[in-house]
Amino acid sequence: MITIDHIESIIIDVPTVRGHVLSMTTMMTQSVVLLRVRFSDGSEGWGEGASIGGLSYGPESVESIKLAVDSYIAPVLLGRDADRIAAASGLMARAVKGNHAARAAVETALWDGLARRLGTSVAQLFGGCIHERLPVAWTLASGNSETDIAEAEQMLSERRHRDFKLKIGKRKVKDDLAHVAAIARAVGDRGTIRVDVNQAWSLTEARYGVKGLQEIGCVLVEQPVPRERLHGLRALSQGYEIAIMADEVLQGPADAMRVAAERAADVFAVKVCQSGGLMPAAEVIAIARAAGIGLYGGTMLESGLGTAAAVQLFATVPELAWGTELFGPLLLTEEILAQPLEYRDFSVAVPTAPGIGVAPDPDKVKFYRRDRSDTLRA
Ligand code: MUC
Ligand code: MG
Repeated sequence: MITIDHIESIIIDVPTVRGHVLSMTTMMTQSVVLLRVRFSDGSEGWGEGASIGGLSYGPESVESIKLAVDSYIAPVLLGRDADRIAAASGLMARAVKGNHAARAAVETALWDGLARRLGTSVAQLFGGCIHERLPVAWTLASGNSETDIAEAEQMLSERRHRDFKLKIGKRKVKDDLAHVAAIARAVGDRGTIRVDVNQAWSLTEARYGVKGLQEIGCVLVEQPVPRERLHGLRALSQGYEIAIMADEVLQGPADAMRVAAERAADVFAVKVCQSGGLMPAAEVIAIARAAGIGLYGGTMLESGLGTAAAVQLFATVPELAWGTELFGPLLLTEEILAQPLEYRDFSVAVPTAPGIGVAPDPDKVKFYRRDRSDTLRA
């Protein structure tokens, strides 16, 4: 039997290419937890746990992810059978409630390790690739309409992205509508415009906002109202033609079931970290497919490692009607992978090497790990 021998969690902080302005915070750095599992046969597996803007996006931060892994998950998994991922996930679920990103990081590393030992890809373990490449949207979130337009022009001319998600919800609704209209006008038929409100609107604001967005030609609105207000999400989905996408409300399969049963959204943004791992994310996908809800490959702005894991899963999904936003590594000033993911022609290639198909560059990890800068500062 091959056992789980060592679990290491490493917080890294990497500056972003520009300030990323969201309704609840502005990110200048993205912090993630890289997770390495060592197995008794000498093999290893990597995963990643990420959150956005400290604790301003959701219930987990990199510090809480590291604490959950080191103090509560590692003790129940060490010495266990490395190939029995379902059993390991069950143990994690019993020992740790919530903390989905922490569990996702460990679960992903177990899948990566198993696939590497078998000499195959994680996608193969989830049924095999249907797609060789996945379309990738970009988020325009500089906080300024002119800067966003210039950025969109650059992405279009480089053929890097043509679907744009605008982060709104920080300004007055009227000002946000003017901002979206200016960018939609500039992009025209060359791409699509979507928005993410990150829960910032009341239902009244959302009614006004969604109507305005629909008139502007925006095609989708993500999580306009707080995650607790399912009735609000439902009212918007049923009241307008424009697609309403669930994000923060989807913390795993049970939420997916609730949203689908209420028919409260037209599209699911599926995130590996938010779902609690690759298998729970696959379950969220299965619920959406059964309910006739559209799918979108979401991101928690993971680095290349977590992004590659998500690419492996989404490559196995027959129809991703809204594509993906798996651009996390491109928001960082530095690539932390030894071999970067390949982005071109508005899409990312599914890596074909064993496991999640990528591995971190040890020097980059050494440079960006938080405990190193703690040592330097001391
Ligand atoms: C979110 O709320 O979807 C995804 C892309 C981005 O820019 O932020 C995230 C988080
Ligand atoms: Mg979102």
